[in-house]
Amino acid sequence: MSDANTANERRSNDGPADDREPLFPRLPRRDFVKAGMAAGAIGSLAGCTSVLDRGSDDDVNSSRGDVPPGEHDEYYAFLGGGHSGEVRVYGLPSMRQLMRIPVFGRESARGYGYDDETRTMLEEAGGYSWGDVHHPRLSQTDNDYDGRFAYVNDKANGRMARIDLTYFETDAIVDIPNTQGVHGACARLPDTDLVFGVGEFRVPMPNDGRDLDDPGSYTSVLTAIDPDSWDVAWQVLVDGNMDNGDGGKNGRWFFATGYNSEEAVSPSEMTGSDTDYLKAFDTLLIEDAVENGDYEEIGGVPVVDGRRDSPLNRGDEPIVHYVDVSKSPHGVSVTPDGKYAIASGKLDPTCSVVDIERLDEVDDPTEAIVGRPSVGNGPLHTAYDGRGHAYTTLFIDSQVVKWDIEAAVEAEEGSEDPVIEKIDVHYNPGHLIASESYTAEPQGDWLISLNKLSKDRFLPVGPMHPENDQLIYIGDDEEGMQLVKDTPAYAEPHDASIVKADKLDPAAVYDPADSDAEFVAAGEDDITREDGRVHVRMTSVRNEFGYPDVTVTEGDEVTFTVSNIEETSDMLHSLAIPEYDINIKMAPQETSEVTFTADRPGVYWMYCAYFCSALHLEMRARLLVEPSG
Ligand code: K7E
Ligand code: CUA
Repeated sequence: MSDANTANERRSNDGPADDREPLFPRLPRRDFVKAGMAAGAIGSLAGCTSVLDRGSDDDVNSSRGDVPPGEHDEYYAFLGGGHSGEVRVYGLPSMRQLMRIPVFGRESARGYGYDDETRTMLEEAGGYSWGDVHHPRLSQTDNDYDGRFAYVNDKANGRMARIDLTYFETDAIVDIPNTQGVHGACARLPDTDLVFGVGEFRVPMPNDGRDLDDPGSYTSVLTAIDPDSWDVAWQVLVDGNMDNGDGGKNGRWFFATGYNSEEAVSPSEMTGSDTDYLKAFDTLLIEDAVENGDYEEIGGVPVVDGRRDSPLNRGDEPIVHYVDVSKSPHGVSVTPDGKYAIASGKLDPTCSVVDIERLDEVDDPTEAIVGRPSVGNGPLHTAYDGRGHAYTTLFIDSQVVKWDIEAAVEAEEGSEDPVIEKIDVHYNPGHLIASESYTAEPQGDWLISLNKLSKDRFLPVGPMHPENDQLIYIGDDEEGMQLVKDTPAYAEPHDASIVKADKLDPAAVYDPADSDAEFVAAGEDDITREDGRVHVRMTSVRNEFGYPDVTVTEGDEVTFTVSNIEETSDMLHSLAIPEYDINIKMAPQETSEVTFTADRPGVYWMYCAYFCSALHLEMRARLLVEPSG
């Protein structure tokens, strides 16, 4: 087992000296040295780890977690792909990447953003070519995963997307008004009856050129989305910006951390104050306010005023409780029993344990903080094993710390006593996630530490390094945490959700009834022409398209509706028309559609890009575009 103190001592002197203002003025000398290091490390992401400082191999157990060839994993893990704009699906514990789900950017192998339906969806969601996916959360019923949907944020362009877990495809995106940058994503539980997007960047509202240089009047909002219609239900305007969020378990509370209570626009000013807010939203009272017309309609949605001086926050039933927590808190997560919301200090070595029931009882919301253990440097995110332990990433120390939640409530503020053990990770972890940690009953066996830097852990591949997702076994409290696997990852996983595989029921083939486009059955191929519009309805099957040639006239608007009439699973075809920048995919029983203007005369080979049989190369047809006039 790793010795926490040894690891701390070893790290205390290897950071760059920094003569800026101390970030943790309340700390004793030893922590103060690390605090100086923290400022440098947060600013430059450098110097907090060195190649020589790799942690003992005692904590490594690479024999666990083997999944032999041909056998299935016990869990799915859904990882946000960061600014690649996608979600990745891993199997756990193998850490094999099973699938990628494009969300905010086009992806040719899936035809995502190429066929009419997904191209229109991306256009209507603002037409941006990329997004920044941090937080994949899964739908729950009665505080347990129901296998229906995943929800993700777009930090870049202020959007939220829904992924249908029957088909593992993005099926809805909403471009949220009145906000720029939606960071935290999560839901109201137990039954996911609202999905939340947590606004980060503060901007003028409306952002139409007013108040450019008046940051004090910028605002940020919490957005609630209807999970079925995927429309915005309401927003709440708050003071300061927000960061991460998590829902309480009993259908009422929602929590969001925030840095920058200073409402500044430069990093040095944003970290001026010793505390920032954890905001506790009473969503039932907010719904009452919407019902009673206590809102202003801005950008087409009801916006409720939840700022500190709002009339709705006077009296003993405020809609938003502003809880003072340690400097610039980052992650917040609600414990599986729904008792506490735990916020991580980021620029402070403590986590704040908020007793949720006490929020109703105290005059000063800060009195609802019932524990503040000192867990290490740069605490970012916390996950749970269901046995009363919390696991927090320490970005600056490059460790995961395991600590006891009730012991932290018992202990004095700033005590290190609740800490049980620490394990070195490689390096600088952001999120971590334990199996089913976001439900009422975490499985308590596996944990992934999503490390931002891999440095020397893999073969060098040029200046851009992979990230490192490390699998850690947490199922044995006696033996302690054991590092099982390193997994290189393309930029850049943030958060993840891990769900038991048997809670999902993915489709093996499409149900034609789920598609907007009309299925073309065998023998139903046809071409209709009317006023410069050509509609080709055709089948695809090993090894041919419904028509070997399709002739149109230059300038025609052409629509291809193509059904894959295979009934065998895993037998995909595509229709690629390269010089018209088209590649649409058809999984078995799926129908895809693409519309384009045939504006260049000539012969264009259309081909199937999926290697579907020995005659796959022959699966092609000609598009003949006759010159007009
Ligand atoms: Cu910590 Cu966007 Cu959840 Cu990244 S956030 S790490
Ligand atoms: Cu169909 Cu290759």
